[in-house]
Amino acid sequence: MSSSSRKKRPTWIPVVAGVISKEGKVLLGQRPEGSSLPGVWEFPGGKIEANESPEMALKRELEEELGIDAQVGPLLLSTTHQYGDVGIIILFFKVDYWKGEPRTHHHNGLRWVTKKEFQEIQLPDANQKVLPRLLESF
Ligand code: DGT
Repeated sequence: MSSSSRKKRPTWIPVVAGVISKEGKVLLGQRPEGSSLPGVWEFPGGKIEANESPEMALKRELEEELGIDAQVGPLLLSTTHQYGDVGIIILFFKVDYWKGEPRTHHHNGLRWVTKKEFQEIQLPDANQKVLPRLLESF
């Protein structure tokens, strides 16, 4: 393969995200300035690091970002999305149980969102095609 054709192929990054739900609402965090997609509301989570299982990565991210000790539940669904020369493979896990109160250690803000409120919230494009299935899951 020539280097020019190799350049067009995206690097695929594995990402985990938690669907943290309570009483019909789900917790979203607003991505900070200086990150990719600033201001967009995301399911808390992040990139899987070397030598981590997806579940370990999500537990670590939720501790770092929200300060909670989460019990990572079942894998709900996964999807792929390509942004320019980066592709993400994102795994969404259900999180129903945790210790501690979620706080903003990383996000601009946190918000418990009802299904209805999702209509007016800006989510990453990567979440759009699986949104109906995510909404059914809590
Ligand atoms: P950056 O700014 O490229 O260094 O990325 P980080 O470290 O701020 O981003 P991180 O670790 O949260 O990686 C997650 C990637 O997945 C990021 O490119 C945004 C993308 N993404 C798409 N949908 C979601 C979502 O619902 N939750 C999270 N956490 N990330 C999402």
